[in-house]
Amino acid sequence: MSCVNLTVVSQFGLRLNRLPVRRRMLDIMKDVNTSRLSVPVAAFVGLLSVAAGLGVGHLVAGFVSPTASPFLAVGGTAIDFTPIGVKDFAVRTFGTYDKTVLLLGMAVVIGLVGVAAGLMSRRSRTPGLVVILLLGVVAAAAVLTRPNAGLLDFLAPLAALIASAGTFAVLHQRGRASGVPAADGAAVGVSRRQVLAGSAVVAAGAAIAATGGHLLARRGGVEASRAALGRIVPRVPAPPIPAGADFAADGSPTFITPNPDFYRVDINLTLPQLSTQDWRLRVHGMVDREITLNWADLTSRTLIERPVTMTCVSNEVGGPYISTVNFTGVLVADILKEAGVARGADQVYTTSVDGWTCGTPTTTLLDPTRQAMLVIGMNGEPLPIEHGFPVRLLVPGLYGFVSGTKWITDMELTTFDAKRAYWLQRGWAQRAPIKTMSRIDSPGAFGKVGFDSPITGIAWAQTKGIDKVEVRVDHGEWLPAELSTEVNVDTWRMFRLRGRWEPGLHVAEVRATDKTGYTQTADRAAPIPDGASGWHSVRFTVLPHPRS
Ligand SMILES: Nc1nc2c(c(=O)[nH]1)N[C@H]1C(S)=C(S)[C@@H](COP(=O)(O)O)O[C@H]1N2
Ligand SMILES: [Mo]
Repeated sequence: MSCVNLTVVSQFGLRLNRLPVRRRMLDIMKDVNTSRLSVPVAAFVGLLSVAAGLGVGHLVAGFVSPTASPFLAVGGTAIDFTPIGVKDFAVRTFGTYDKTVLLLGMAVVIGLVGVAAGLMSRRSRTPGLVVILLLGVVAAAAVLTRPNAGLLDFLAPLAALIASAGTFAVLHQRGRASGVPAADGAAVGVSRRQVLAGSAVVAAGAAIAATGGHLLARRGGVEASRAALGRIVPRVPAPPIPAGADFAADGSPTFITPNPDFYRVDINLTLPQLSTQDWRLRVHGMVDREITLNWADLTSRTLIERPVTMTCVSNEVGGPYISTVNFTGVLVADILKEAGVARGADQVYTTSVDGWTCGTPTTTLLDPTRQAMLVIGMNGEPLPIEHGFPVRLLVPGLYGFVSGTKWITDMELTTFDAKRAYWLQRGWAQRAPIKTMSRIDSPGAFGKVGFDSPITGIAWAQTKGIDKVEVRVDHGEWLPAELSTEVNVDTWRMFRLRGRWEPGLHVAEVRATDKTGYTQTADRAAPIPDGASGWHSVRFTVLPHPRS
């Protein structure tokens, strides 16, 4: 059969479908060295091949371990290696969506590599296969260097590589065998329709595999382990929250943050899946007696409940990463005393099951007034998985990155000289007490309000307590705002300033004074290394007065 003959047949693409299968196979396999893939087909073949690899890798990871997913492992590695400035920028620009942005960006970059692999292979498939092999090596390296990578984890990148290379080889051959892409009009054998159908199958397969992997990764039974706990009932419940604890009706946050609204900040692309059954906490290092606690050991201790306001150091002035809940847990100081802290152990170095680390001053954890806790409950529920299920650390008065270890499994008594925690290695501070701060919540930025809308918001100075909040409008006099009922010095306090404003554009500013007498500085500082400073200000418009 001659090429010319095939070209003719291909002009009646539909008829080609009816060729006997054996003939079609022969056509596919026949030597088509003279043909070249067209640019769009080459790009498409490359793109689909990497998609197939990512999908299959994600699926296999669903069976093996969620962190074995080549896509997520590369993402996790990217997070760990991101230069500080970029990470800072990402958090500032995208807020809590930074992970979505990262994953989307990665998908685009990997897709482009796939496209390039395709374009390099218009004549021969070898360059494309080499690029895919390199991608496989990068994926395997990322997967195997993740903290706690298991031996079987290599199966996921291996499957990804096989799927990707296999797809590439088959689609490449089909593409070249089809008349459509033959730029020189030389080779024909498979219809455009067949190539498209094959591609659609690959694309759908990749999507299904990825979704399957996603669902499998969540099957870990951890949600069941959490549900089995029911409500968390403290031995010493928190006093009821007094009625005047917020000005929510006037636009402040509610005093207690509902669990689903609690801010979330961590470096995790996949949530650690740690059941109460598997959970252990090892307390070791510079101690008299090493202790290992399991879930029963921990929860048979006195469970106390306290409302505490947690804050993230990444907040810009006026930022959103602050929330308050009733935390239930066990006092850390008691456990440390049981282990017996050796002289000179100035750092408690905690590690999460996924390898994230955190350094907290030992004196802070031992301080009885601080009431640092190993937390198991939030607002009466077991910790949500994204907030550290089954156990996290909570230290009032310290930013989360030096105190809030989620999914905590290891507590080592050591020195600040000996060990440097995750964010310290990335340019953030070693010690980071929460700065006295305030934020205007209503009016919102560039909001439009009535002439008598109160100005409300929050102020916080954990461990010290808020003494006074002042607001000024249009750089006028500082006016003392009304304060909500204080719940305890470790929680936020709401403020409200009533007034009547002229129609038009205004600016409101706020500053808080804590009970040590310190008033928030006007000097603006960036979040890195130890927290932002400066007064929050909001521009807003007062609508024309209603005339009657
Ligand atoms: N294991 C782990 N714990 C972590 C983090 C993390 O990335 N991994 N982030 C910390 C930071 S920076 C903050 S502000 C708090 C946030 O806790 P949340 O997500 O429950 O609000 O958790 C801390 N604990
Ligand atoms: Mo944070």
